[in-house]
This record gives sequence, structure tokens and C-alpha cells, in this order.
Amino acid sequence: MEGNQRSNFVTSHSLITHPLRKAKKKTRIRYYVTLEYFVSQCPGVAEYANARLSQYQAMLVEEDNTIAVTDKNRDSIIHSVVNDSLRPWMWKYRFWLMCDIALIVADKSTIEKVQEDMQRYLNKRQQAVLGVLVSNLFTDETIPQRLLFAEGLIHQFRLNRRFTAQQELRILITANMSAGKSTLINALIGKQVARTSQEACTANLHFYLNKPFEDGSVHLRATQLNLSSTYKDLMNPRKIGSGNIASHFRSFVHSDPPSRICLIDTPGVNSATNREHGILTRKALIEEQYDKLIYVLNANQLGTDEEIRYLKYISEKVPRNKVVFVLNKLDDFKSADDSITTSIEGVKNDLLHLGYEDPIVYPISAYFSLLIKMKQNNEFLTEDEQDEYDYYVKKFSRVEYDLSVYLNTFTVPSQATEDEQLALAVRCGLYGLENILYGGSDR
Ligand SMILES: Nc1nc2c(ncn2[C@@H]2O[C@H](COP(=O)(O)OP(=O)(O)OP(=O)(O)O)[C@@H](O)[C@H]2O)c(=O)[nH]1
Ligand SMILES: [Mg+2]
Repeated sequence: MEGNQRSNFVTSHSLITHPLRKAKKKTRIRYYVTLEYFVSQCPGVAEYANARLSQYQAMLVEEDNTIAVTDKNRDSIIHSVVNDSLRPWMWKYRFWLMCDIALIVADKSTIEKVQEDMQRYLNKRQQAVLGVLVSNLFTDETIPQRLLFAEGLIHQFRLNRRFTAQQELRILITANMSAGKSTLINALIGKQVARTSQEACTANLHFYLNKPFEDGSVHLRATQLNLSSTYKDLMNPRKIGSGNIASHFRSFVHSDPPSRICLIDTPGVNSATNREHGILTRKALIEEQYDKLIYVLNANQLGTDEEIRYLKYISEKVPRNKVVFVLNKLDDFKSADDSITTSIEGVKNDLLHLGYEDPIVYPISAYFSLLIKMKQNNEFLTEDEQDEYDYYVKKFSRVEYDLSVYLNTFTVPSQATEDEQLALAVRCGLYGLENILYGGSDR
């Protein structure tokens, strides 16, 4: 996916509070027909615009209720929505319509072209006010009083615009099998979007992209575009292939606008039965573009030959300042048998031997991190997940499991005293990692 197509793929768009929901059925149908007409007139309207139109269609038109549009009646239908002299109280519709078109096509010159098309139906004074709306979409100034009735849609457009104007921060995640790469991706996103398993699991590259705000939908671009993919779709490797998945990332580190991020999940490199996994990931390390690489170490399997070999490979192939080392699964440690300090020091020692100067190792529990975010967002937890969550809350309240003490890269946010989930995110290592990845002072 390139350019515009990629930007459209990561835009958020919520129709839940759309003003037309309250309109009469006949009006909704006419509105949809008009929307479809203007969008279809745009050059290069692609799969994305059509997928969005289907969502509008689902909201506005009941299945058995479409009007046959002909060259004869089209103009009068458009007129009735854009400027109906018999129903002057409907003047707001053309503004909502313009916002909807802008949200779908996004591109400035295309929006201006639609504006020109629409002006044919308006007098000079009406044209001027429409112009105020269009220019308002492209600023961040206070919305004028007379356009406040379209505030929700204008706001969505502006958020998308500011979000997509940013450069994408690309982060590739790599490790041996089952270190918790996909779980860490779920933790960073705060949702179960990547498939995880105790067995060799991720078999392809998967690209997870942030969206500017939560609109409740996960976009999947595999062989086809799907703007409302389900959990079942996402867990089906055949459906995903080497796909792109876009969803709003729930993060403890906020910026305005939220960072435009792409997390690249890769297969584990040491599978003996699936040697192609290692080949694929090594190829991606060379060919993909990324700003940072997260190397995940499984704290339960440290210092194996396979680990040292892969660390050496990374140290030779990837610029050192790009690599962030994460020590995962620390929730599994038992304070009587295992020492977090010794494990971190052991990893640091290996890294020093490979030539990394003063390496930082981020200790974490990716699994608990995910549960924290799910809980924070009132998501359903299974009985097992709820039990594990309760157990980890207790465990991580103990002083020896406060993973934030191993880092001096950030200061604990003051809100953590009142916000239980934020405090837990700090203690389980998630906050420190998010901070260094996309909020930290080194960016
Ligand atoms: N206890 C614990 N288990 C974890 C953690 N992170 C991952 N796991 C478990 O480890 C197993 C492997 O996790 P995945 O996220 O699928 O690992 P992966 O690195 O993506 O594996 P591949 O894609 O096969 O290379 C799963 O059973 C996870 O539930 C963690 O922080 N704590
Ligand atoms: Mg995986």
C-alpha cells in the first residue's frame, strides 16, 4: 500500500452519532444516493471509498429500500438534499454531506473538486458558507458558531488529517520462537489482534498500524479490504496472509495527535520444522524499513546458544542505536528461585560482549500488560484471564516485582497515584517501554 491508499487505511471514522441517523427513511435514502453520486465522481475512487460507502449504505438505507437513480431523477434527488427551496430547514444537510465526502476521500484537491460540483446547486451566499466549512476542515482553529452543528464530523476529519500528516514510526519486533513477540504487540495495541500460541505461531510478516481515535473497528488489508474485521478473521492465518491490520492503539503515553505507528510482527527465527520462518525474518531485517527494532528475550530461556547466535547476527546487521532489548515473561519468576537483577545483568553482559555500549534492557510482562489494558477499557476477560489478572495484580504489588526500578529512562507520572491501571503499567514495565518507543525524550 502506498501514499493515499495507506493514509486512508489508517483513518478512523465513526458513524455512531451521525446526525442522519435521526432523519426520516426517505431522507436517509436520498442522502445516501447523493453521497454516492459525489464520491463516485471523484477521480481514482478506489476500494477504500467503496468500502466506506457500504458502511454509509448500511447505516442509511434499509435493504429493501433503494431508489432507482436515473439520469432524469438524479439531479432532483441531489437538489432535494443539497438545496431544497421548499424545505429550507434542511440547509444543514449539505454541510454534513460535505463532511462525509471529506471523510471518505480525504485528499484536499479532491474535496475542493466536490465543493465545486456542489456549488452548482447553490447561490453565491450559500457557496460562501460552504467555502467556510471546507477551509475550516483544513485548520485547527475554533469551529465557528454557525458550523457547530457539524462539529462531530469536522472534528473527526481534523483528527485524521493531523494524524496522517505525520511520518510513520516503524518498529520491527523480532526474537526466537515463543518469546512473546505477538503478545507484546497485543500489549502495545491493548487488544487481542495478533494470534499467539505456545507453538510456532506467526508464519508471515504482519503489519499493525495505529489509527487516530477509537472508532470500534479493525481494518484488515489482505487479499481484500475489510473495514470491520472480526476477532475470528484476525485469528485466521489464511485470511491474514501477510496482511496489514489497522486499529487504534491504546497507549499509556499520549501525544497529540497520537503517533502514527507501524508495528511489524515477524516469525520466530529458530524453528527447526519451519526453516523458512527464519529466512523470512532475516530477509525482513535487511529489506524492511524501520526506525526501531525490539528484540524480545524470553526470561525463562536465557543464554541459549540459539539466543547468542541470533543476538550476534542482529549486532552485525542492525545499527546498534536502533535496537531496544526487552526481557519478557518476568511474571513467571519465583522470588525464591529467580533473580530479576541477575537475569538483567546476565543479558547486559552478553550484550557488552557483542559490542553494545551501556545497553538498556527493558524488563516486562507482555501478557500482564495486555490484561491491564483490556481491564482499563472494560473489555470482557474470561474467567481464566480474570484469575490471572488478579494474581498478577497481587504479585506486581510486591516490591521485588516493581520492574520500573530497573530503569532510569523516565519518571513515574504523578497520575499513577490515583490511576490503578497506570500504576500497574508502570510496575510491569509497559509504561517504560512505551515511553522509550514513542513518547520518550530520545525521539
Ligand atoms: N507468562 C507469560 N507468558 C507469556 C508472556 N508473553 C507471551 N507469553 C506466552 O508465550 C507463548 C508464546 O507467545 P507468542 O506471543 O505467541 O510468542 P511469539 O514470539 O509471537 O511466537 P512465534 O510467533 O511462534 O515466534 C504464548 O503462550 C503466550 O501466552 C508473558 O509476558 N508472560
Ligand atoms: Mg508470534
